[in-house]
Amino acid sequence: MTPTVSGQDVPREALLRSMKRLRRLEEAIAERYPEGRMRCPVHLSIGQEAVSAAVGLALHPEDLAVSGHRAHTHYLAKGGSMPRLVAEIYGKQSGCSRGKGGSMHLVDEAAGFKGSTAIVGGTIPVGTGLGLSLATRGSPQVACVFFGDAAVEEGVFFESVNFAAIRRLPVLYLCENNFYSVYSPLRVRQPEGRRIHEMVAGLGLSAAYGDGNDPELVYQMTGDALASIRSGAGPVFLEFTTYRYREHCGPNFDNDLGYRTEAEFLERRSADPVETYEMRLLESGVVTRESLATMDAAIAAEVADAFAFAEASPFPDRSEAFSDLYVGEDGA
Ligand SMILES: Cc1ncc(C[n+]2csc(CCOP(=O)(O)OP(=O)(O)O)c2C)c(N)n1
Repeated sequence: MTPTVSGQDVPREALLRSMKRLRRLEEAIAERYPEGRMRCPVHLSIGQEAVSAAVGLALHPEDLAVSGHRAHTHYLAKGGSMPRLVAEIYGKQSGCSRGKGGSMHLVDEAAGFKGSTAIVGGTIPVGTGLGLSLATRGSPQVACVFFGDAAVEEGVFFESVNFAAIRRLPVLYLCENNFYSVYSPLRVRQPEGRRIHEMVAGLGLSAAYGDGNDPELVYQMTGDALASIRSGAGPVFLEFTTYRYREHCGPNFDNDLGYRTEAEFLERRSADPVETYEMRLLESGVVTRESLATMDAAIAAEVADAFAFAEASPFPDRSEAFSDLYVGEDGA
């Protein structure tokens, strides 16, 4: 399927605000991580904000979503709570998973965020199951599954997508292709010439591809996909190219390791989605320097408040250590 970009209205200012909010929060996590009070690994999406922001705005609040290890921005953009996200990373009881999950295990029923896991591809069947549940109940909701380019290398991806295609389930499979799986580029993992969305189209569902640095394109393609899914046409796979700036896991830059070149990084960094879109909206008069200053100040205050909330919150009580666990019938 070639991208069909409909003429739907694009909430330009909201897209920029969301991208800036995601960027600012994750920059703050990176800055404060060395303080040692966030005691879990963090996988930052700095550089990848356009996809999260646009998909988050295109989804309806009632829609459901699941994600993987790089989930902060998916959760927030889906309507999650910034204070509860930061508190979760701090391991505090006020966190969205009550401080038991940390950065990679975010759950928030109120936001329709049904969970994220560290196992690559682990939530692809979960999101597919959500779609089955929605279809069985005749619900108009859609289940969105966020994952990276490496997750399509898992067997469970093919089983899940095949099942969703055959049952015409209301699932949006959203692949953020940032070209790397930790330190392994796509070229050492997948055959030369493969285009992920073309391979997936071969499984019998609608699949399209777009530039994940362009939030308006992502918003429109996602909106079209959701409309198609809600019409009963079955699942859609969308692949957006994007790029992470920081190391795979942690707050630092790691280009010195040699798995990608500094020249490649600088080229991608020069097409930064947040800065490029801000300039585009300034030039077209959608925002002004003054309105941007107000937006930036509000976001900075929100981020500062979220950290203050997390720091002031208590840790979970010891007595809760064994609650909310799955146990077998014999208690084992
Ligand atoms: C089943 C499984 N295999 C390997 C790992 C180790 N691992 C963690 S993240 C990751 C790379 C994931 O890459 P991708 O899915 O493209 O997402 P990205 O990190 O690029 O956002 C790997 C291999 C894991 N967590 N789970």
